[in-house]
This record gives sequence, C-alpha cells and structure tokens, in this order.
Amino acid sequence: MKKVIIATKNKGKLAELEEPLQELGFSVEILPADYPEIEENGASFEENALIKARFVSRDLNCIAIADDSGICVDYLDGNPGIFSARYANDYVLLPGETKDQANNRKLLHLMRDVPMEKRQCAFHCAMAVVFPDGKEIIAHKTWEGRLLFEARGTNGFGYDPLFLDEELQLTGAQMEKSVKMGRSHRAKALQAVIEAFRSLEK
Ligand code: ITT
Repeated sequence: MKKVIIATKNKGKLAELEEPLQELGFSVEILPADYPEIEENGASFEENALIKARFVSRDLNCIAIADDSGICVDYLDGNPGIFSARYANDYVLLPGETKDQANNRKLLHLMRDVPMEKRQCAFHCAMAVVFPDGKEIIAHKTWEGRLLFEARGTNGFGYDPLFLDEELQLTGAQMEKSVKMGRSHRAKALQAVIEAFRSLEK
C-alpha cells in the first residue's frame, strides 16, 4: 500500500482529504502536531502548494500531498486569493472569535455595500503531489459561487458559510460533506491528481 503524508495543518482540509485517499487504497498519515510552519511565499496557489509538498516530501522522505486554496472575489480583484488564510491578520480577534470567523467578518465588511449581482466569487484549490524521487503532479481547480451577506450553515470550515452554490442554493456550510465533495474545488483537484497519479504508475 502506498503511503501518503497530507502536508496540512488545516483540520478542515484534512477532514475532506483523508477519507477519499484511504478509500483509494492509500495509507494516509498526517503531519505531527509540532511540525514547523512552512513559509508560503509563492505568488500563486500552485507555487504555494508545491512549496508545501516539496518541503514535506524532502524532509520526511515520503510522497507528500499539499493543497493551497482560498476564495477569490471578483469585486475585490480576486482578493483575498492566496492571502485567504491570513486575510484578517490586521484585525483584533473579538472575544471567542476564531481566525476563520475574523476572516469572514472582514470580507463581509468590505463587501457590505456591494449588491448581489456583483458578488461573484470562486474557491480555488491547487493540489500538489511530490514524490521522493522528485516527480511532481499539480492540479488547479475552482468552484464558482456567490458571496452572501451573512453566514449560513455550520458544516465545513473557513469561508464555507458565506459561499453560495447557486445551483443547489446551499452554502458550503449547509451541505453534507459528501455533497461538498461532489462539487468543490478541492474534490475536483483531488480527482485530477489521482488520475495523474494512476497514469504515472502504469
Ligand atoms: P495549510 O497551509 O497547513 O494547508 P492553511 O489553512 O494555511 O493550511 P491555505 O494557506 O491554503 O491553508 O489557506 C486556505 C484558506 O482558504 C483558509 O482561510 C481556508 O479556510 C480557506 N479555504 C480553503 N478551502 C476552503 C473551503 O473548501 N471552504 C472554506 N474555506 C476554504
């Protein structure tokens, strides 16, 4: 059985990646809790995904899979984009507020006067696999939607409560995980990576 390490500290991503990889027959490991932060200084989702997967693959001599993702809002010229995780770093957390909630609060504030017809957005996910022999796979996929004026739903993580899938009329946080994994940026990127992985093995 091929062993893969998921190079992420984000529990939401891990919850979405671990099971599908196991179902595909991989033995999946996660990073130790005290694993150092990897500096994400790339200029694109792809560069950052590769930085994370290369670092872990070389450091732990394993097949590593990493995801760099975020939400791009048309009205904000594609921001927060690759800065999605650190978007509200310039905000003081309210009592009991998580980082994800502060990110959402900032985004809602900046978009407060923008009408629904100008609130198109998309989740992006670049997923990279790096092998110990240096082989690499990269895929970049999106999930289009609209940014709501308030949070809806409690599933998922990050910006899910604000992101409306217009076809289903549900936010990412109102969907069961299995529904999100039939539609999301991450699910599509994972699928593309798996297909490339399989053809490398042939
Ligand atoms: P790792 O680098 O350890 O993987 P991270 O959280 O720092 O974890 P990123 O730099 O890729 O990961 O940032 C992703 C950001 O985009 C973060 O704020 C997430 O909450 C958000 N995000 C990504 N995918 C999402 C999804 O499916 N639903 C909601 N928010 C998502």
